[in-house]
Amino acid sequence: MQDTTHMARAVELAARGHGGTSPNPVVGCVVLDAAGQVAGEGFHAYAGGPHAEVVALREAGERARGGTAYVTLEPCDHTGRTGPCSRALLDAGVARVVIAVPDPTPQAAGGAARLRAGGVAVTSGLLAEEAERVNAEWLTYARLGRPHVTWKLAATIDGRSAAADGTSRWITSAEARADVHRLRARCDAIVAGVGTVLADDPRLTARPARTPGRPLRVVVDTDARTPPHARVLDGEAPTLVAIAEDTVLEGTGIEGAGADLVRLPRHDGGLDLRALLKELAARQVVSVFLEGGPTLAGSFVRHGLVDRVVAYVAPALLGAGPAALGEAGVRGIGQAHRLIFDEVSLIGPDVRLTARPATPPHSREK
Ligand code: AOF
Ligand code: ZN
Repeated sequence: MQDTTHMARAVELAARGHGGTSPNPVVGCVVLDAAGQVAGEGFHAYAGGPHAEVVALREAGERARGGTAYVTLEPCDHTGRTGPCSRALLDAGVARVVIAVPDPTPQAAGGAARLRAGGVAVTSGLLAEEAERVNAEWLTYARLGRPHVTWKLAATIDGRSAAADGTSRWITSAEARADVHRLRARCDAIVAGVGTVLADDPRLTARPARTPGRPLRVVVDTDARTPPHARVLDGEAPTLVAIAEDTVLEGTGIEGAGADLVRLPRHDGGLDLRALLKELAARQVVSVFLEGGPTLAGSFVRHGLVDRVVAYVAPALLGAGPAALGEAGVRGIGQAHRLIFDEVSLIGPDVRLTARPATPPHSREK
C-alpha cells in the first residue's frame, strides 16, 4: 500500500520531464529514509542532465542510508553522460530498491542485478502499467527502434474533419488549438502529408517552441509536390521532405528551398512508412506527432504504426464532408482497429479523447 503510494508519486514526478528529455526517457524517483519518511525526490529533466535517482539521492543526503528508493525505470548500470545509478544507490547505502519497469536497452540494463549482488533487496513490476504509460514514447523507441506515433485529429461528433465544400476552419475551439500546440511542443517531429500542405499551407511549428530546432517538420511527399514557397519551408524550424527513390526533382523547385530531402522506397502507392520511421529514429526522433491528412493517417493506421490517438471532438454536426480518417484497411467490422480509452477531458467547449491500440505493436504492425 505504502509502496504503491510512493511509486505513484515517482510516476507523477517522471511526467514533469515530458517534452524535455528526448532522446532519453522520463524517469521519476522517490527516496525514503530508514524510518519510511520521504527524504528526497527527483526526476530526469533533460538529456545529459542528472538521472532521477541522482537528483533524489542528492536531496536525501545521509538520510538515504538504510532507506528505500522507488524508481519508474530500472536504474542504469552504465557510464554514459553520467555515472551508473546502480553505483550511486549502493554508495548511498540504500537497503531496498523498488522498480516499475526494466530498462530494455542493452547499454543501460543490469542495474537491478548489480544492486542485488551488492546486497540490496530489489523488486520489480510495481505500477508497471502506469510507468509504461508515462514513458510510452521512449519505451517504444528503445524496444522497437522506431519513434512512438501519436495521431491527432479534430472532428465533429459525426467524425468529419471538413464540410462538404472542403472548408474546415475552425472545427475545434481556440482552447483545443492551444492544447494541440502544447502537445506538438512535446514531440520531436510533426509529420504531415503533402495533401495537407497543399490544402492548408500549415506551418507545423509548435508555438511557443520548446527546444530550438525541434520539433522537426516532416512532409511525406512521394512525388515532391511541396511548393517552394510553402510555409513549412519558412526556415522557422528544420524541415525534412520525404520523397520516393525515383522521384525526378527537375522542375519541382524543392531543391535549395531550405528543406532536407530524404529518398525512401515506395510502398502501397505512397512511401514506405516503416522506412520513414527508421530514418527519423536515426535522427533521434523518439516521438512523432502525426497531423493531416486522412490519407496519410489511414496508411499509418493500416500498417499498425499508430501508438496513440488524440481526438478533439467539437460539439457540432456536419452530416456530409470528408471523414477524419481515410482508408485504413478495414473491410468487415471484425477488422476494426480496436482501441482502449486512456483519458477523456473537456478542453474549452470540446472533448479530448486519448486512446491507444488494444493490441501490442508486434501483433499489429504490418
Ligand atoms: C536518463 N534519466 O533518470 C535514467 C536513465 O545518456 P545518459 O548517460 O544520461 O544515459 C541514458 C540512459 O540511462 C537511458 O537511455 C536509460 O537507459 C538509462 N536511465 N536515463 O536519461 C534517468 N534513470
Ligand atoms: Zn542512471
